[in-house]
Amino acid sequence: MLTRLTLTLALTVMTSSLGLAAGKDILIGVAGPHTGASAPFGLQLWKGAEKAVDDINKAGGVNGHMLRTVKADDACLPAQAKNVANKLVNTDKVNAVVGHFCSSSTIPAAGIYRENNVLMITPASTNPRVTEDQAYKTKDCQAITDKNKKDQCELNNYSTIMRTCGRDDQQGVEAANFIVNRLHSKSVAIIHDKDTYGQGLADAMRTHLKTLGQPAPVMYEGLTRGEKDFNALVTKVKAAKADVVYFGGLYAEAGPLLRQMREQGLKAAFISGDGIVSNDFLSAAGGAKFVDGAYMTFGADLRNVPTGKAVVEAFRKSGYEPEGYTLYSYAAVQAIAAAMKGTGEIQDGRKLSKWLVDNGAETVMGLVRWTPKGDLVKSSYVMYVWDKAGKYAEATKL
Ligand code: ABU
Repeated sequence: MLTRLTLTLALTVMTSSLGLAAGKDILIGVAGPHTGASAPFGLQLWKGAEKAVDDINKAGGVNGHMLRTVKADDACLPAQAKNVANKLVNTDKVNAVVGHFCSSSTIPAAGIYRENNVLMITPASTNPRVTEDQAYKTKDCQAITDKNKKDQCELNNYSTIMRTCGRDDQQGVEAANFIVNRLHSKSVAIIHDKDTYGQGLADAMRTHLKTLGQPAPVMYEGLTRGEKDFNALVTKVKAAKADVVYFGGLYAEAGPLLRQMREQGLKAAFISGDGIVSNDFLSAAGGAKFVDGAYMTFGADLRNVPTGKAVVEAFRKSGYEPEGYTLYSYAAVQAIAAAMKGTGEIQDGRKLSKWLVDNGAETVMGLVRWTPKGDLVKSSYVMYVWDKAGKYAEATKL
């Protein structure tokens, strides 16, 4: 019969430095739209996370434990996103989450992760509220004299919500500067998809145009997601004599909107944000000739960053082009793994996020650093332009 001592020793041997039983995997939820119109973006997140997990496991995992992904489909629907978050936390019992994609899904899901102290890193949700909503609960711990209580109070101030992408109040500024300083536009029509991301980006554009002393937009109007016929809207844009159409939304609506603009002979420049950074924008628009000349803001194209070279080559060898947010998702997994190694902790999301804020993480993006709110210390929005071959390149380099 085992004595208490030998039992304790046996249990000690069977658990690793992470407090996880030998042979147990670390679970990473990967949440995003795997069905519906935004599924191509969900695939980007999935491919990036899967490859990072595979590469980390091949290198020995985290303190000997393998990582394993748990796929979760929110379809970019806020209610479904909450269900998914609850399932990942309470049923699957994941140790951290990469995702979600749509800000309108990420924001409600983030509340659940924070409440349950689970680290969530979104590679793609750019609305400011993703991190702002979770940061407002900060308490002043200065007056607490007991060290343990003070440490706990300070730790509680760390949100478990982070991102590897920038924010729309940064990308909207970049786009407005481009419209004014490069395109010298005087009449901007702003269209959005009435969703958190799309309308938020449209609002950021409107605000910054005003800051730059520009006249009010000649039009500010919402369209409905899922619709494909925007001819009546295009007719209104023509009547408003817009020389730039700025669209806040995703490729599924941007594509037909742009095609119908060109079919109606409207030559106004078309500019959108990172919601169109997918090859599916081409098919949604009806071909490369329609996207030719369309502008788009997006973070650094990590396919061109030296730190990502080997990963990009491996992706291409496997037949997958790591476009859009693929490598941002890869970086999110790397950050999670780095924090787990650094803290020797897999469950306490606040400790993990504090470690990332304090130390940063070496990733496929290079060294990434975060603010205590979970935003990137430095984001690097760039204006890209699509060409007639259906590719995009930095507009500033042309
Ligand atoms: N940032 C691109 C679209 C995803 C979102 O933030 O809703």
